[in-house]
Amino acid sequence: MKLRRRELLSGGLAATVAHPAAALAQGARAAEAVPNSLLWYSNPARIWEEALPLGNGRLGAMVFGGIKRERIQLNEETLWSGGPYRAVNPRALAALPRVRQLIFEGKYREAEALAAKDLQSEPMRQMSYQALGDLLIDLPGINETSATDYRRSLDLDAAVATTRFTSEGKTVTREAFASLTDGVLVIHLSAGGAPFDVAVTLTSGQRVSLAADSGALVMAGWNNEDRGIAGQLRFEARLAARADGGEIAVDNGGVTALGARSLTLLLAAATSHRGPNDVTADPAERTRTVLSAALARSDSDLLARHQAAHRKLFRRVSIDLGSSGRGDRPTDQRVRRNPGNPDPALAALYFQYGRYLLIASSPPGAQPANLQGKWNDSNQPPWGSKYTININAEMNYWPADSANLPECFEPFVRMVEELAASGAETARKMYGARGWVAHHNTDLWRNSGPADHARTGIWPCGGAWLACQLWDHWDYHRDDAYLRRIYPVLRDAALFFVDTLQSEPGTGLLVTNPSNSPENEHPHGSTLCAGPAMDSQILRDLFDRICDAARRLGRDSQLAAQFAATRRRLAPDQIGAAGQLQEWRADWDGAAPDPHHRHVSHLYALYPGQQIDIDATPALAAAAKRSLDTRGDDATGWGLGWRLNLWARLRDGERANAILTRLLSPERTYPNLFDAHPPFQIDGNFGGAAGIIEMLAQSREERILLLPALPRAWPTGAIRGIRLRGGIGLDLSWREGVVETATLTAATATRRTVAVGSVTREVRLRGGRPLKLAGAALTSA
Ligand code: FUC
Repeated sequence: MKLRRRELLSGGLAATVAHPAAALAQGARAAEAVPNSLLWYSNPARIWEEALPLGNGRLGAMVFGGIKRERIQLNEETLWSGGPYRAVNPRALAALPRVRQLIFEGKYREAEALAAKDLQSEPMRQMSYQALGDLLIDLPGINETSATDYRRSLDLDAAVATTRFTSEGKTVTREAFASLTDGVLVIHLSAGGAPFDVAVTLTSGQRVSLAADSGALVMAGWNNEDRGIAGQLRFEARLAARADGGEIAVDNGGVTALGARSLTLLLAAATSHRGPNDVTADPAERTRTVLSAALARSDSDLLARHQAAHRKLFRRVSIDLGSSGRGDRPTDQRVRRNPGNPDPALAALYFQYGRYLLIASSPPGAQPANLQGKWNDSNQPPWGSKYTININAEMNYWPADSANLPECFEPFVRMVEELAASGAETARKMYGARGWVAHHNTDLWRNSGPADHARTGIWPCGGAWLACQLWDHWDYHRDDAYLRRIYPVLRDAALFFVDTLQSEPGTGLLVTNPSNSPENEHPHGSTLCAGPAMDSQILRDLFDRICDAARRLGRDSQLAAQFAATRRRLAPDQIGAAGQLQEWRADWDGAAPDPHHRHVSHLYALYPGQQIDIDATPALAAAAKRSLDTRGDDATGWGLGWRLNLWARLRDGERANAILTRLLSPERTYPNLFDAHPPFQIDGNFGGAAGIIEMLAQSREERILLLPALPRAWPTGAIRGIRLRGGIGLDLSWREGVVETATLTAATATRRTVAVGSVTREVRLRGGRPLKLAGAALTSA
């Protein structure tokens, strides 16, 4: 790229910076002292799955760490295809009785054909998450081949990505972070005090134009049309540079700096999205406002503010699972070596990485983490990089409370509230029902209809599962203001099923119809069925939760009685001929065409649900174990994440660790530790993080289990700062497989039963006063 000198800046954007490099380096040094928080590599990323993710919810950035050319791939979380739209199929209401009848008559293929024609959403597909573009930083004075001492890293505690190498005697350093507090992506470059030249530009696969505007480089464009839904979003990325020394110029080809001793790039991005039905914001005004506020702060101030906000969340939890002595190796090598020789410190790093990714993709005020969190380089990403709500979006939020990041759950609550609004229209127009419904997928526009295919889309329990998860968040904190907030969402989710559950011929039990046991084909050549086990399990939870909430809040007593009566008529879990937990109403499991199917939907009741438990329902727990054994240990990334949590709930530490080791193998974990479905899907990262906690501590109603599934591979270790249900914090350490100390801190006075293996102890917790239990008291009766 040719260097440009036009539009030379003086003052303003080219402000002099006081020792920013020193501040950044200090941040990085301090952070490396925090164990299990560093990913590092000895070469630049060659593929996207080697690049390192930064994020502040709104922005996602993948840092490649190139030598002569740095590529930072960019995302803005509201840049999706299409615009506000409706997907209601006007024929659905009339076709529904016939589909139901065909299913009850066992004519599943016919039902599926009719459903595909008349029950599916129109358009059938939802909108996709898009890539914003790339920030390219060229160093024309660098000789690519002669660079030495290369290292790039992502410090999870500092939330900074650093690239460093030596070229012709100069140490070039680039540090980047996505500011959680000031909204911008910040990249700082230096060459050990020596002056250097840089050329920076923005590119995109979207329809964009580049222009210089008030000293900044602006890339502006419109999003793509999709499936007949016109692109209705405007977006903009705005890049400013400031240097210590030298000259900066901006024109419509990019930003050029000559002879700078250090350079800071600040990038803001926004779209016109305000909400699922409103795209009237002005992205130029948004980026101008964010950028000028950020420019008013020094580099060191920006970094300090960002790190304080990040560390407030990140440092709540520490983990030590022991060491294999490989902690100083590059992270990609550790993943490669893990299958043959599992590295407990890599599991600990993976756990902290899950927490980092949740902070970076889902801080309060953001959109929730989608199938790829916020990181996507394609305009046609796998599965649209949407919100798949028959497992994936829920899994993303499994660690939010237990791993002590409850703030990061807020975007999920908002999404469910918005989905409930769209879902009320879908319920009314497609089912003739009150309340709200959502199926197996949703997108930025909160489409709640049955999308994609009849086989997957005709599943009415997506909204119900989300509602149950909102209650779970309550259960960790038991905060009545939050319960009041979610109450209408839960109540209306339940109301939909009062109006749509069907009486099963022959038994009179209430079942969903039409539905499917997420994505699993049964022996009759379809997935469509009535009353799959998962649906009844979710609905038992939903009715229980809403009745409990109504009682606590003193509301809707008559309606609650109706909910309780409906709940009593739901089809129960059943144990099949092979001793397994039946996935469907009939004992079809043994003949299902894909016995190793990735979904384990009927085990919802074991995890994340709590209906099945080794102590409370031993026969069902044994049946669930049988089903899990038959499904086998291999699965997609998220399939492993779910199996890990299930084996932890079955208190089998060896099996859980075998699954975790499989997850942390190159087949299921990319060099940058992103989960490989494959392709990349972030749910496995979050399911894995949740599963590691589940192995170490579980809470169920008023009972706490310590080390329920500790594997022999982690004989000595500690985890501090995790959360249990009922507003309780836990610090736990163990030695030679035995609890050393457990410190419980409850927000308000309460009682608990603490169990370690078969030994249980009743404890009384005083509000705010830690109770420290020594291991001896917990290991002998
Ligand atoms: C569900 C899963 C797939 C994939 C997709 C995003 O359809 O069955 O494995 O994760 O969601």
